[in-house]
Amino acid sequence: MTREEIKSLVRRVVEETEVIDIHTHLFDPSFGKLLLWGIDELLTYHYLIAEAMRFLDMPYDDFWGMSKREQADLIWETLFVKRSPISEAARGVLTTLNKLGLDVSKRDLNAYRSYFESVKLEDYIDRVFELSKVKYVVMTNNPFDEEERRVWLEGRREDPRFKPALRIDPILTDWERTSGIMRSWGYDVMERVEPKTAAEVRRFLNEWIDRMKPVYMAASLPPTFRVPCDEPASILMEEAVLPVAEERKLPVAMMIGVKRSTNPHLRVAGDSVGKASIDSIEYLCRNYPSVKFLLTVLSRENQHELVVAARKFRNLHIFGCWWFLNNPSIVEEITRERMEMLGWSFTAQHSDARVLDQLIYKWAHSKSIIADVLTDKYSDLAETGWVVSEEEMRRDVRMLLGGSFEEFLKMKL
Ligand code: RAT
Ligand code: ZN
Repeated sequence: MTREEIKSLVRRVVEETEVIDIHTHLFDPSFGKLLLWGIDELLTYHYLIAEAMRFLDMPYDDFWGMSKREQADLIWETLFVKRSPISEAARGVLTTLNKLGLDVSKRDLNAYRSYFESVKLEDYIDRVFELSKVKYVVMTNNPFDEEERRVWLEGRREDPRFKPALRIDPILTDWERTSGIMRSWGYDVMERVEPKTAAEVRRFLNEWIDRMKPVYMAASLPPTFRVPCDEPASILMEEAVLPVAEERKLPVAMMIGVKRSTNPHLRVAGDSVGKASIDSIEYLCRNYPSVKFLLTVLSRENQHELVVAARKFRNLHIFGCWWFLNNPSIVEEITRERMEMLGWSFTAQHSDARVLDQLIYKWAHSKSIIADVLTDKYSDLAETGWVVSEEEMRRDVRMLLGGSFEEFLKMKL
């Protein structure tokens, strides 16, 4: 095959391959208002809030005092009307509208709103899954969120397209406050983590694993996260989370490198990035060889080191180009780096979608870059005389888009 032929085949195969989206913030309809969708949610995505604020001279609190619709109007005006929507997140809104069949050249926000008002949520969910070719998404389920907790306690109607993940950030990153909440729920825990407290946290995790049947336990962690050390996060990780992970055969997903509230006025849009300790990840993989770790790090500077760590530990599976890395230039770089050192044993991307409709653009954009990288790689192989069949290509691409993740889950350690 010529390079052009390889390119068009790869494009078609990547486009047609179904995706498993292993980390999102989406919810199925039984969670009611927690499931976000539609144009106003798309426009008020926190990535876009941060970008719009750079052009606005209003006090932060005035922005937060506005209704969602007013915020959406303002962001539309600021990022789409007064300037061209060139950033990745702004472009994403347009890709989404376009793929839904709306005419972006009209720039008619009210027409887009009317479209979303006219669709039925159930049908719309089907449409989004169809357009994005996502087989299922993994949610982020926080038992410390009051609204969400209620749904779990009352019992949810399961939808196989939305799989649970037990999010445990409050335990690892805010133990002072979380221990108080857990005490009020009847767990005999103390602020200082001693054996009884660790046992109670294990009891809590086990109860929620029974209730949620999650795919994994997960936490977003700050760049300062270290194990082993005498911080509650480290002790709770080793004394509570990992023993439960081992016993329940449940992977632990860690997303490391988020500096929360660098600018608190920006609220949900105010987090930043810092470099993580890959030594700590290696320590965990080495000392807990029967626990599976799913890992992504937020700092670009950490990427190479993390890939090397993954070469050393088969209980470490790396995934996604997270948040500030989910931009074409960086996705391309990271995907190449991983492919060159890990072959197919990683998951190229997750969407981190917070708004259902974002599945459409996040996957379209990522797939296009993955296809570019694969075109180069298959062309390099072709130059040696190695021939890859379409079927083999489909097998390979499936690995990158969720197949390797599922194999990792099944692997016996
Ligand atoms: O990407 C995001 O939307 C972030 O705000 C975070 O949610 C991050 O992905 C996380 O899961 O902590
Ligand atoms: Zn996330």
